[in-house]
Amino acid sequence: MPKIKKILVANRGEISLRIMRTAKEMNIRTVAVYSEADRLSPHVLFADEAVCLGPPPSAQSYLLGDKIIAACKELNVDAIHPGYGFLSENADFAQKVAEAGLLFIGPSPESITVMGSKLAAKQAVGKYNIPLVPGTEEAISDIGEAKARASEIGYPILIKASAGGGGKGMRIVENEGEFEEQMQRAVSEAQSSFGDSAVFIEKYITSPRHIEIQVLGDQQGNIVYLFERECSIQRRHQKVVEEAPSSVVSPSMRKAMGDAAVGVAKACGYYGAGTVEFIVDADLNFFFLEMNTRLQVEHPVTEMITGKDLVREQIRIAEGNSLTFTQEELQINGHSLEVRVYAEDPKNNFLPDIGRLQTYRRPQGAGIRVDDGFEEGMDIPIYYDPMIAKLITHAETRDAAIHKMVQAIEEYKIVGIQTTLDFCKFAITHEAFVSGNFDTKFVENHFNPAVLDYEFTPSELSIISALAVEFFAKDKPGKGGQEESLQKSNSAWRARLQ
Ligand code: MV4
Repeated sequence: MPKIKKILVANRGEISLRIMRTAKEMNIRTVAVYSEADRLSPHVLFADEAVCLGPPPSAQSYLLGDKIIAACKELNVDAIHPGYGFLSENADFAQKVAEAGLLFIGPSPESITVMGSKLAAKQAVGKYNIPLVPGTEEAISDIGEAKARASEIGYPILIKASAGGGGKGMRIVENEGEFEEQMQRAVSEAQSSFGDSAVFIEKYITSPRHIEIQVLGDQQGNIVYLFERECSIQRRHQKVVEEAPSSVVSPSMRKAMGDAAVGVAKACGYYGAGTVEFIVDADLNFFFLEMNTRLQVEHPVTEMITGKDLVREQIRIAEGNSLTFTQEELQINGHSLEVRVYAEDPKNNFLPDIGRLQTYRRPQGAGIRVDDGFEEGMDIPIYYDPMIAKLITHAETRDAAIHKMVQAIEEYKIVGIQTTLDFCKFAITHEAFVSGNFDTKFVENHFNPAVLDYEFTPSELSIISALAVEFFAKDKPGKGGQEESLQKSNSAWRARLQ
């Protein structure tokens, strides 16, 4: 069995660091790659060796597969970890890596190809009894036929591009009158965005929850699921808050979804770490949407509740080892939340905010994890995703994990750029989130920039409360009156905060 001695991480920022940390723990040497914009980034300084790929734009640096493979040969690298984004779901790259005699730390090129096409994925899972949203299983070729099928399904329906994903290339059709026009638009959009005009239709599930299952498979054909993550709190297909477990998934639903996810993985001969994405309707019916054939941004919440290091498992699987645990040995321990901290201004339509991290101090303490790729004094480059950090908490209960997250957000000091920290705090303290009664329309339904205008720190809030008590106490002397008015003033401020 090939033992990996040196890994090149074909990525940047927090995920590059996160992967290299595990590699070091496993006594594997690390090679970073970087663009000219990232020359002094922590991931470069952390690695044993580093290779400059070129100018800042991704197409001239992090997406240069051949240059990355050449660097591996030069430096005697055994394996490439692609992280997420960039080359991670590029089947041609995975194939070239293998042809160069290197290990790709991820699934086979064939699995990536099947799951990269929504239609091929639906067809592949056909014999595995996986619940699918009612719709067409083949590309639409005849508009009359498609219309007839849409009437059968019932409006609203959704037209999706087979090559799309993550929300790209979707069109809602409210009634038959709009059908032809929307279909033409969808087809031409699919062709121009993905170079593949194939589209299909599905019943539109109006306000779904997004719940995904983490799977791990080895090259011997064993597959396990590491439970669910709920990622319903998102804004324009960008996830904001993720958690594990989901507050709506019961043990029996968890098993049903887990079994379905394992079926999806089996259907494409999957090995490595993967995520099977479902939407869940208001009656808690779940439907398979797509499979992401990479390590996901939000993988830490699964690590926190299972105690497993997913990157370690990925590396072991790539070496050809069998899984070292069975489904029965996996357990959920406590609750974990993740918020994504972006360099964006929530008060200005989430415009990316670039600039220097003048002050950058991370929160600390038991059950708090920060996965980031910057240090104080650094500039956030404009060329890449504006995510600064992932802030993760783990506690015994959901309420405790939320409480810890509020505390961690308040302790996080970022000066010099606008961030989404306040927005994250708004989301996780909102009654709908706390009660568990939310769906993918949460931000649309509950957020407007004004809700961030009355933001006070806990100490400011206590001064305000104390002043309010003084004020009310004049009118209402006596015991109990003070406490009551303190509660009132607190809830009044709370009401304004929401
Ligand atoms: C849907 C849907 C409703 N009905 N499919 C968006 C991302 C892509 N993975 C699939 N998506 C959706 N597919 C049917 N038949 C609603 C969405 C959707 C969504 C899904 C998950 C998380 C957030 C979302 C936000 C808007 C729409």
